Amino acid sequence: MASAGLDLSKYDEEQVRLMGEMCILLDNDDKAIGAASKKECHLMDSIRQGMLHRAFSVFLFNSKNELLLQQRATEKITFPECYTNTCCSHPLATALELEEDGQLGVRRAAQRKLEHELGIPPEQVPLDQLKYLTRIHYLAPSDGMWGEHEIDYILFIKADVDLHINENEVKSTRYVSMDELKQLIADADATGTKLTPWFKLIDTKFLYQWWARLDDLDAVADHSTIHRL
Ligand code: DMA
Ligand code: MN
Repeated sequence: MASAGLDLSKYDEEQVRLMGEMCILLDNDDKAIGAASKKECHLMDSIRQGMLHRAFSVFLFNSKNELLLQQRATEKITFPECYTNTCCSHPLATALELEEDGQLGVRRAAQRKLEHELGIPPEQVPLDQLKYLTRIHYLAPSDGMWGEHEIDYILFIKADVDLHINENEVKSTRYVSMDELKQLIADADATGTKLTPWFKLIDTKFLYQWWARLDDLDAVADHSTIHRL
């Protein structure tokens, strides 16, 4: 195992604990083929050997069509302090979150993590209002040791929510308009603002065309393609 003997003592204790969660392993076509710890899945050694897991990315918009961004906590082991979309994580290898019918497992995981990271009550983000748009397959190193290699389910939701942030997960939050996000990204190098690689990929390829159709997302959803970025 790539992680045998790995010393995680320099990292935050709670984030190390969460590295024990079991993620869903996939083949290239998003077929579930097993399970491995979050730690195994995110080691570049495993990724170089082809290990791939299932993930989701939520983009939450308020009724003014502003997108909720989060800045990841300093405690995060991967991509600390980076600005990113509302909430990202992994469906776990449990019966409830492995459910593929209607992407129910991914939706359940999204609702669970919106509450865990941002304190959003589940009833404010009902499963059937999380709109599944498409899947993105990407690989991105974080530092030398850690990285991501995922098939990422993109979920959009329009909801006015109450926030109560978990400071072990999230350093700050902010709603942005389309123009404000474009400016934030354009200025990122100059201001020293770090962005997650998946957010940059989605921003460049898809975000604004989807954002422009928030009230008509069925028209832009593509459930059959796995976009390889
Ligand atoms: C992983 O996000 C998922 C994607 C799409 C990169 P994460 O590192 O925030 O996961 P977690 O919140 O479970 O640590
Ligand atoms: Mn991941």
